[in-house]
Formats: sequence, C-alpha cells, structure tokens
Amino acid sequence: MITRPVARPAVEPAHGRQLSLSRLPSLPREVAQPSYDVARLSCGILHLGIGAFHRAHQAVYTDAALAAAGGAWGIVGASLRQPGVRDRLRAQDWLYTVVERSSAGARHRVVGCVRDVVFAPDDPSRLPGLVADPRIRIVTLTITEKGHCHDPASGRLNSMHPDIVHDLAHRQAPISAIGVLAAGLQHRYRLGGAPITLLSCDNLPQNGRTLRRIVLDFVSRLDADATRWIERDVAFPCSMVDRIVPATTDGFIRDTGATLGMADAAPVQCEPFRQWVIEDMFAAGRPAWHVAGAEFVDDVAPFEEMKLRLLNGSHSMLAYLGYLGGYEYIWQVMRDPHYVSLMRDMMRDEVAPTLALAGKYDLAAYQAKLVERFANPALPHRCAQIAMDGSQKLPQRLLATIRANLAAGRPLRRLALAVAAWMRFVGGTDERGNAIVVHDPLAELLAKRVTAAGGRPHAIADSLLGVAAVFGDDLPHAARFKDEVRSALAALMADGARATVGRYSMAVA
Ligand code: CS2
Repeated sequence: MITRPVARPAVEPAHGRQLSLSRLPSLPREVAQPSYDVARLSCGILHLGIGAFHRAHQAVYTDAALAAAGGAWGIVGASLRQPGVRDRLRAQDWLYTVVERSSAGARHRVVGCVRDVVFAPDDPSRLPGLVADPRIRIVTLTITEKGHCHDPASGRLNSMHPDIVHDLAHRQAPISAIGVLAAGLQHRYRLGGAPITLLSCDNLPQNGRTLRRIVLDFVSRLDADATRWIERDVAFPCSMVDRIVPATTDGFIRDTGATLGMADAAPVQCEPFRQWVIEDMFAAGRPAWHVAGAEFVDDVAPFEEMKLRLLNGSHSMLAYLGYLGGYEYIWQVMRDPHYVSLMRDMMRDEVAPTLALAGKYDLAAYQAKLVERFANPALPHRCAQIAMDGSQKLPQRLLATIRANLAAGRPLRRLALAVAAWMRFVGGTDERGNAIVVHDPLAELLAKRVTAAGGRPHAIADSLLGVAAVFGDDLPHAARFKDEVRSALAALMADGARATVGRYSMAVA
C-alpha cells in the first residue's frame, strides 16, 4: 500500500544541539556553509511551495549567487498546506543542510538564504501582502502541476476547481497559489505597480506562459486595469529545472545529524547533478544565478521539452511499471536489464526524434546520463512518489510525445505501454491483490471508471481514454494509439509488469 511521505513533528535534537546561526562555527570543516552575512540578508524573493525540491534547487543557486555577488536576495518561503517545514526551520534559524548523495559518497552544505517561512493559513492576507511588497522583486514557484488548478489538457484555469471557486468568492483570503498571486498583483498594481517577475519552476511545458495565462484568466474576471498592467509589466519567464530530490526520511535526518555533530530537523537529499535553464526576461533584476551554473537563454521551450519528455517521461514509465513489478525504488528498477533496455529504446526511438533539439544537441549523451542518474544507488527515490498525480503529469510527459509520433507516423508502442501502466496503477489494486492508495486529484473519477469497466482491459482502456482533462478530445480517436494501449493493458493484466516489460524490451536475458 502506498503511503504519503509522513508529516513529521518538529524533531527534538537528540543530543541537545541543533543547527543554528550561532553554531555555524562549530560545524565540521567538511560541511560547507554560507560565506556571506546570513543574519543581515534582506529578502527580495518570495517562494511559493517551500518543499524539498526548492530547497535543493533554486535555494542552492541563490546561496551560491549570494556568496559570489551579494544582493538583497534572501528568500521568504511559503507553504500553503503544511506547517511542518516552517516549524522545523524556525527552530534552527531557517538554516538547513543539502546533502548530495552518490556512490562516491555524500557532500554536505548548509544553506542560509531562506530567511523566513510563512504558513499561509496562519494569516491569509500575509502572502498577498508580500506579493504586493515592492521589496519583493521575484516570486518563484514550485507548486506542482496540480497546484495550478488548471485543466492539464488545455492549460487554462479550471474555474470549477473548488479552491478557485473559494478564492473568487474570498479574494482577500485566498487558499490557492493562483488566488494568492491574483490578490497580491492587484494590490501591487494599486500601490503603484512596482515591476516584478513571476518565475515558474514547475515541470510544465512553457511553464511561464502557462502560469501567465492562468493568472490572467483569474484576474481578468475581476479587474480590467490590473489585468492590463499584468499583461504589460509583469514578467513571466519560462524555466527548465532539473534535480532529483527524493523525500526526506527519518533515517536520513539521523545520518545528517551524525555528520553535522548537531541535529538538523529539515535536511534535503539530492543527486549531485543540477540544471536550470531560464528565459532571460526579468522585470526588476535577479540574483547572479549564472555564477552557480544557471543558463540564460532566449527560448527555454526546446530544453523544457527535452527534459519533460526524456527525463520525466522515462521517470513516469519506470515508476508505474516498476511499482507494479514490485520494485520500491527507482535504483532497484534500474538493476533490471529489461526495464533499462525499455527505457533506452523508448528514449531513442520514440522520444528523441520528436524533440526540437534533435540534431542540434547531444541527445545521446543526455540519454546516457539519465540512465546513470536514475541508477544512483544512494538516492532512495520511491516509485510511489513519482507515481503521484499522474493525471496532471501524463499530458506533458507522454501524451505530447505520442501526438507528435501519431502525426509523423513514428512508433509509439513503448509510450503506450507507459500509459497502460498508469491505467493499471490507478485501478487501485497491485499484482498481489493489495490496495494501492492512488494520490491524484482525479483518483475517485478514475477508480469509478475502472470499476464500471468490470475488469475487461479494453473497456478500461476505452473508458480512461475518455477522460478529456487528460487525453483531450483527439487521443481517444487515434486508432493506432488506442490499439497499442488496449493490448499493453491486456498484457499487463494477464501477465504482470515484469513479464510484459521483458517482452517489450529488446534485452537479451
Ligand atoms: C519526478 C520529478 O516526482 C516526479 O514526478 O519525475 O520530480 C523529477 O525527479 C524531477 O523533475 C527531476 O528534475
């Protein structure tokens, strides 16, 4: 049975010493720490969604930029749903450790640029107030796909979403990130319209444009003047973010404390690799992220497309087929040669040819690196974690690629197998008959459709293909795709994931 990463209470330091500003000097020498004056840093960035990914990615770039070039670019983090990160970080002066893990060992670094964390429900007007505050010049976002309250197939605001219905009715006390941005930007406009950048860091195609459209969909229902100002003066650059960041576990917290010689209740673990490609379009300056390796380009779309289709597409494929095959972690899946061969073949034959970067970028090296990254045995990245929210992820990870292959008459067999594995997974029962708790905003609807189809693979496939928010109006009528999904699902249900992967892969056992 899948469980969500457990919300932990603030951890009491086992040996009475906890990470704090005054204890930085007593950290072991091999633990890197901020070289700038953390206590005097003022904040220019508001971040919505202060989970592990942000702390291991954008905050790391910001920390390095501050060390190299300074600036008023501290981060106020915000969490809209859970107080845990705020509680744990507050007890340690907002400091935390980033641990890069690989088979070569672990590298520790204490990050200092997060200077405050707001838990939105404590004071519903605080976040809109920060968006309006002229000292805040960039709002970064990692709110996940579903946090956009949009229709994943069309990329437009879902005005029937309960959080959006709430926020349209209670504009000063929003509960969704989109409601926070809308109220805050309207307020900022009334205060004189100081320029600001909203930088999306979510795994969505054209994430800046998507965010802009959703925010405008919302504000234009309420305020024509603010809408025009946002259209004209607010920058929404696109960005491609990449770093594998598994959920923090209690064992990892204990190990980190042992290395530091003091407790850290909120460390994050990640792979050594990181990448950030950003559209160079900022309304009011930015930290010197380039010194930390961020790449600034005119057009992020081809990089986003490459990452979403090759990395995230393969990730989802391995997560569903791996989970069904009884593997807990991605690195374990990568020890099965059939799965690896399926991933390589899918990337090479069915994904890479669809990319705008084909022929202009070393895509073969990118693919080989992905195999190496996924196989990192020091990263406990659960299949179940990646499998969450599939209805929000499939369109950009697998379905856009499938559409391109349909149009060009290219193969799509392995991509269809990945879609069928998702269908098998959302049915809610694993191959041993145990329940799968499916975390997905559409979980209930999907389960109903599977049950109504009465265990018949073709009926299940047809019924799920009919969910327009995921598959649009076109894919259910694409005969070649439909046939492949039907036969892949039939194989998964009859023979199980491992045997099916064995058949689909070209690996010689
Ligand atoms: C993963 C991503 O959980 C998931 O769905 O595919 O979080 C993935 O690890 C990151 O996008 C890597 O940059």
